[in-house]
Amino acid sequence: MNEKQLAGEKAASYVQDGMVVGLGTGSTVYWTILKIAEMVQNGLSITGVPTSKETEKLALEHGIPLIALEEVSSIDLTIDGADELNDELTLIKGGGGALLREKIIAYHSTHMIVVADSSKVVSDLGTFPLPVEVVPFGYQKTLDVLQDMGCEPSIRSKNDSLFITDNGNYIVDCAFRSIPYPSTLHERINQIPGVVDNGLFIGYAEKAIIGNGSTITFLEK
Ligand code: ABF
Repeated sequence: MNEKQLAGEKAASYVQDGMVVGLGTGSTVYWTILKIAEMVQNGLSITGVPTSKETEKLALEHGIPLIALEEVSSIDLTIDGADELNDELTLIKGGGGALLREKIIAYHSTHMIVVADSSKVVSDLGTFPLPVEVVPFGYQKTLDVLQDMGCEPSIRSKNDSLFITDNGNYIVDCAFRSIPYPSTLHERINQIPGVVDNGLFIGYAEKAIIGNGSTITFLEK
């Protein structure tokens, strides 16, 4: 079993009967979703809130009942992946382009568990370019301001077209190389008109389940 599968499946053991569960996006939480689907087939009663169209499709294909965020008072537990995380459980997310829905769902969750393989754990954030979701209007100008903040920005594309998020926006990947003050950077970026949100998740996750070789390690706050 690889590290992603180890971590992803372990996280499913935190899901209990009756919970509303935030279902993350990506190749690690994929394994969580499959495991939850198996548990549902065996009688577990949960309702999922998907963080992306991709996850919605996967969950429905595997028989997990879903509900819209608007229809729940809160989410008991969200399980999601990360592109980078440090030992304070500050995360960089958005490599898959789903950062905005992921953050909205994390915000409305009582608990959040992150699942990742060991390559995602870093002492200094920022080697992974920080994804920033921007509205299409005037995006070149927004990109210029991001560059002035000290990164090398690049507009994300897919199949020779600009990548469009589930919310109809673009993603600018910002190579900062190092992010020593995540909270300050988070605030500064989100103050730029045209920015919808960025991939820094600060203070959301309380536990990380990391696949490490053939074992699992935990990071907790
Ligand atoms: C999502 O999936 C994203 O925020 C992140 O980009 C990705 C995690 O990577 P992986 O596919 O390796 O789990 O959670």
